[in-house]
Amino acid sequence: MKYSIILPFLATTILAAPLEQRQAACKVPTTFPTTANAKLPNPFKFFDGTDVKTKADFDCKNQEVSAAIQNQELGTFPPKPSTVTATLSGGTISITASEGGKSVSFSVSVKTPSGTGPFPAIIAYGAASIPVPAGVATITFNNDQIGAQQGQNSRGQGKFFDLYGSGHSAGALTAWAWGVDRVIDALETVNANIDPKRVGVTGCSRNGKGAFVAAALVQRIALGIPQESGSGGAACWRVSDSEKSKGKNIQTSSQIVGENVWFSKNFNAFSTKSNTLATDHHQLAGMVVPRGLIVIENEIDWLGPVSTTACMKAGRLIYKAYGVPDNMGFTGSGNHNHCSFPSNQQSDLTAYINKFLLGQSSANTANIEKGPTANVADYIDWTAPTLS
Ligand code: MCU
Repeated sequence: MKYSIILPFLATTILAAPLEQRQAACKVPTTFPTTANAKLPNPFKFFDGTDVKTKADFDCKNQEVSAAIQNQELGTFPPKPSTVTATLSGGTISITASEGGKSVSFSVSVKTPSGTGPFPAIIAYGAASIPVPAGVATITFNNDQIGAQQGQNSRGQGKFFDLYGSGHSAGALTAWAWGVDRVIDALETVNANIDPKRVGVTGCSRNGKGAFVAAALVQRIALGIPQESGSGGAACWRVSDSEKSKGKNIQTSSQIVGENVWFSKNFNAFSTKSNTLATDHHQLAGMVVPRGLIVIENEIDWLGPVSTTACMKAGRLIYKAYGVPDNMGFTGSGNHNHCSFPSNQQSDLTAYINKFLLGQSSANTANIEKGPTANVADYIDWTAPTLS
């Protein structure tokens, strides 16, 4: 009797607490499983085998997922540097980050709509290859300057590595996410007429992998909009390997580590045995929970349409378990050039931007699951609970 009164009260209090407080008591491991598992790892079991039953458990699970994916794939994502300063001049925000006696500076350009703000914004890697609607600012972010992506010889080059050292474990995707994190620091301090709580991030192809990883690592991003990210983004390594074994011309972990420096050097050890990774990319989507995520894909073999579809279906199972099924969708469509946004994906993108950036809570983002036939049950051996 006593408990039936106290427990709901406790549960409500814990769940009402901000994410940082709910995660405060998490035990985050420093070593991670490398047991072979051909199926996508169970997002509802801690590495020590205990079940993830509540949303607070899941928030802790996300901390161990983040630690594992940094350890095995991405490299270390550093916390905020000791000093970050920013100034605004015209349409340019200049940012300086300092740590350990070293400083680096970079700038982003900002295009705000006319009218009264503050406005939401989309940070675009390189240049946006989605239509950014009126009412949303565009922040153009030169990710290559933060972490170079010019093949193997560019490992450890860029502003991030000038600050943290060329031997830092981060791959380029992580370095870019760090840059995005600093852009949000800047938006919180300069008056650029942008609301830092309504910021999305986008990029296409290699930069789509980057936008996905930024949405996962940078908790202040309100909406992730990775476009045609394929392998290393919306695809799951294990499903891509399975597709490759069926004869598809698809990018896999074994190819990607040789092509460029998007991932940490740590990932090389897994390149031919992705089935030993502690996580897979359905959990990259899970790291964005409960924030907004709309995954845009194409049907080009190299991107792995079956892999991205199955993987993101598994991602949606995670969102659903957390009680926010309408906060993630994926829209895949074929017959258009790589990174040229087709009109048949417009309504899905618009709904997500309206809801997560323009504050239209009634925008219909429900059940957006578009892509080729892919049976997620073929790749998982777990069922999703309803997290309490
Ligand atoms: C889909 O993103 C990449 C792909 O991973 C690479 O293998 C290929 O070389 O380039 C794609 C890309 O970034 O195209 C612009």
